[in-house]
Amino acid sequence: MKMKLLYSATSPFVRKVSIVLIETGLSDRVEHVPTNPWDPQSDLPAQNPIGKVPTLISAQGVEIFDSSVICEFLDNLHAGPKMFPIDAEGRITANQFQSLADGMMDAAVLGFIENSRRPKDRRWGEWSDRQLAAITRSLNWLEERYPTLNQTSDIGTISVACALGYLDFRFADLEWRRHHERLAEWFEQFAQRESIRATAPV
Ligand SMILES: N[C@@H](CCC(=O)N[C@@H](CS)C(=O)NCC(=O)O)C(=O)O
Repeated sequence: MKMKLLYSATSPFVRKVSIVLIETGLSDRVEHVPTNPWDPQSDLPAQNPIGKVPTLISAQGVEIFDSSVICEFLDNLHAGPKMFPIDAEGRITANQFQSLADGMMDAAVLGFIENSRRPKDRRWGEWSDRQLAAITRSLNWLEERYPTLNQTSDIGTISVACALGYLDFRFADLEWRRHHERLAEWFEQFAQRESIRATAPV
């Protein structure tokens, strides 16, 4: 039986899982099930009490969330190069980049929701500014660590690519490349990978 990935097309967290599926050659083992987490009729909460995508149903019917746990689960299912490095130091570095990128995506998604889904008269400017400040600090953090960010695909580099891709998709006005030139150079090269190109949000 195939695994099932409950997904929505524009989620940067889903993109992370989709990239890992491509990089590990597991795509054919997964059926993609479109899911709108905002639909009150959705049965997503029955699979994942947090009610978020991505949620993976394993071939044995076990529900797995969130994106980091799904990616680690998938990494145990293939014999190719590991997305979660085996050596302790490499693993910590990759997980640290993943954590940072997940935090950026959380902030960006919250900021986007505040300015799109919330009724105009109830929007909270300070809240949006707070999310933007977290994103800016994270971009600065990444720019400083540019030498550690290589072109090898692992859970760290993939997550950072998803975060930057989401900024391009939802926060183009931010023009993050203007003050983060080395990070922009890194992303330009990394984004040439087939897995990144094939999963770009539209
Ligand atoms: N920590 C979660 C975050 C997932 C997440 O925020 N998903 C969003 C879509 S981008 C969602 O489903 N939101 C629905 C909601 O907040 O109710 C992960 O890594 O999977």
